[in-house]
Parts: sequence; C-alpha cells; structure tokens
Amino acid sequence: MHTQVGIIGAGPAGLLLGHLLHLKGIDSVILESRNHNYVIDRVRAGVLEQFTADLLTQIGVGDRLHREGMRHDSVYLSFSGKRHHVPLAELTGGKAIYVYGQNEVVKDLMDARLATGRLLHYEVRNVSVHDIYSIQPRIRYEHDGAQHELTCDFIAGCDGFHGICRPALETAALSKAVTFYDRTYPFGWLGILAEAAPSSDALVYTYHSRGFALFSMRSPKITRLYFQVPPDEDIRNWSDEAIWEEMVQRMSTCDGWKPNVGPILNKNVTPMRSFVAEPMNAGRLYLAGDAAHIVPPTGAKGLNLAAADVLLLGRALAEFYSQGKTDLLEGYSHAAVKRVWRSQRFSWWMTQTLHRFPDENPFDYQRQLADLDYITSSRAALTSLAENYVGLPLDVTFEPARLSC
Ligand code: FAS
Ligand code: PHB
Repeated sequence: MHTQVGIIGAGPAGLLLGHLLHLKGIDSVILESRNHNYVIDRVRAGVLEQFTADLLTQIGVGDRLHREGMRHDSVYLSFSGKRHHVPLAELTGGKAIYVYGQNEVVKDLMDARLATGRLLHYEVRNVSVHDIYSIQPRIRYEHDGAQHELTCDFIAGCDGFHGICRPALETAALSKAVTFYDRTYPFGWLGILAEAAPSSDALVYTYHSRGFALFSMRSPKITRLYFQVPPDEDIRNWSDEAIWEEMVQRMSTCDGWKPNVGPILNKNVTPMRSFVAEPMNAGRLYLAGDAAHIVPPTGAKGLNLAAADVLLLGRALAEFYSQGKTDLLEGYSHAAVKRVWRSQRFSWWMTQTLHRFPDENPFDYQRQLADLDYITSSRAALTSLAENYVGLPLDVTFEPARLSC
C-alpha cells in the first residue's frame, strides 16, 4: 500500500497533522497501537493556548470547544494563604486560554478523520520504519494478524515519548548525530478527576510549604486537581479521603476559598521531565509532539507544543506537494525547536518557582516566596508570565484549501 504521509500515532499530534494534510488534499494513513476507546478516554492535558484554540477553529474542528470548553482570561497564583489574580487577557491584548480536555480534542479530531474517509488503523503491532533516507521510506506493521508494508513519501513520528520513531531516528541518523537534552525532577504529580463543581472561576497554581498544588477543571461539574508527591509515589498509598485532606490543606486560602470535594473518578501519579531531541528529523522521518520533546505540565504546554509542531510540519509538506520546494522541510526542525526551547524555559521556570525541592534549604523557601511576591506585584513580571502562559506568538498561519494538490 502507498500513501503520501505515513503517520505513526493517533494522539493530538498525529490526528491534527492528518487533518491539516487532508485540508491540503494530501493523503495520509494513521497507524495507532491502542484501540479507539483507550485513546479517547486517556486523561491528560486540559489547557489550550489561544493559538491552539484558533487553529482548531480555523480548520473546522472547534465547534464543541467553543460550545463546551471554557475560555479563561485569567489565572491565579496562590501562596501564603492568598490567591493573586493574573489578568491574562488584559496583559496580552485580549489573549486567553481554553480549558478543554485533551481527550475531547482527540474525540473531535477523530470524528473529523472519520468524516474524511481517510485511513486510521487502531491496534497495530510491531511497527517499524525503514529506508528513511530514501525517497520512499516504508512502515512495516501487523494489523488484524496480518503483516503489512506501507510505502510513503514521508513518515511523521507522532507516537509519543515511548514510541518507536525517536529511537529509529537515533539509530538511523547518519550524518548529524541526534542530541538528547534530558532533565528529570525529584517529584511527580498526583492527579485526580473529581465529580465536584469548580469553586473557582479560574485555575489556581498554589505554592505551599507542603508542596505544589493545582486547581483545574474540565466542566461545570468536573474538577481536575493535582499536588506534588515524590516521583515514585505509589497511588495505592493514597485513599480518596487522604487525597482530599491534602488537596484542601494545600489549596485553602485565608479568605475561606477551598476546592469542593466530591467522588474521585480517576487518580494517577505522573512523573515530571524536561526532554528535547535535536534535530527533530532525519531523512524523511519527521518527529512531532512528545516523540521529540517533553515538558513538565506546570506550564500547560505539552499539547500546545504538539499542535505547533504539526502546524509547521503540515505547512512544510504542503509547500513540497504544491511547489516541489523543500525549504520549509529543511527548516522544520530549526523552527520547531526554537518554540520548544521557549516552552521548555517557561515550563522549567513555573516548575522551579512553584515546587518544593527535597534538597532545598530554608533560604530557597523564602526566596521562592519572595519571587512570587515580586511577580504578583510587578506588572512587567506578570505580563511576562501571562504572555508565555497564553502562548507566545507563532508567526505561522494556516490557510486551508487554498493550495489543493
Ligand atoms: P501522545 O503520547 O498523546 O500520542 C502518541 C500516540 O502514539 C498514542 O496514542 C500512542 O498510543 C501511540 N503510539 C505509541 N507508540 C506507538 C507505536 N509503536 N505504534 C503506533 N502508535 C503508537 N500536558 C499538559 O499540558 N497538561 C497535563 O496535565 C498533561 N498531563 C499529562 C499526563 C500524562 C500521563 C502524559 C503522558 C502527558 C501529559 N501531558 C500534559 C502532556 C500531553 O498533553 C502531551 O504533550 C500530548 O499528549 C502530546 O501529544 P502527542 O505528541 O500526540 O503524543
Ligand atoms: C489540567 O487541566 O489538566 C492542567 C492544567 C494546567 C496545567 C496542567 C494541567 O499546568
């Protein structure tokens, strides 16, 4: 079987790329190792930058986002028992964030994929990539118990951090060695999804002597809450009562604000890491999203970086098919990595500022409080936080349908 672009992974990166290419009349086949339900039920990110929300709207998959998602033009920083309002829209010329579950974005993109009639195979096994330096790379995989080979013009590695594409890129990279930048954190996040109405009109990032905590939400009935725990914490050590006790203790403020408590629907512990692979391509294998980079979720950048990558890659592939030019393809990694490092910097800074480090001394605790006191009393510092949080400008737009092949 042959396609123009073979896409490995049906997460936000793979599905969004598939749709951008469809709008340019470019064919693709998406190969996903999990089944449909597993992919749409996976609870992950929940914050879309203005740019990501605009892109989803522009390509025709934003209706439910605007109907069921929540536009937030502010966020709170909370410390020493007080919530401090950060007016995102006021500080960024009207930009905001959209609180809308990643699994909802994935559902919308899957519906769009179905409507295009283009191929998406679930539950593929033993996926491998070959001849990425040739003009016809191949993907081998098993599906429904049969061996298959897909020849492509290009392969997009959108298979996440634990996928096969980055290792394949590393082994195949002939001329330019791939450099990995990796930093793990001495803590993780215990996260819950709870049937409890949000008691705040915006997300609350809390710095507390017992550690970080985050109040987020998914809908007027569902909240998403996190607090910092040791990296190898076993979720079985935490009863629902103990989780709520810790959440309320860390988040409550002197003005009486605290999260509403309710049945816990889902709970897990996520490790924290900063990771970048550079370059993000070798031959005709191009990485996008978590396959190439991981950010700690404190800056809410993971999903948004995946969207920025595939916008750049989609545009580069469209230029190749419409004009036979390869400049944007050759410049893809450089352009994507520039934004990756900006988001890495912001995500590291938010993580550094809002978490307790096991090896810290009392000076650090007071310094972090002073940092937060300065940020929340300086318009310049608040503006810097706000512009990074809503999403730094991506000087790239996407014009659907104009250049149909
Ligand atoms: P994904 O990992 O989402 O998708 C990759 C897809 O490839 C998956 O469907 C996988 O099944 C498939 N795949 C893997 N190997 C394959 C193979 N060999 N063959 C075929 N398919 C294969 N970000 C935030 O901003 N906020 C959060 O709260 C947050 N929470 C997170 C919690 C967790 C547990 C994780 C892992 C990430 C979280 N993130 C969060 C970051 C997250 O949003 C990612 O950035 C986002 O999912 C990246 O999207 P993709 O690059 O598409 O990768
Ligand atoms: C979430 O809603 O899941 C969420 C929000 C903000 C973050 C991380 C996660 O920084």
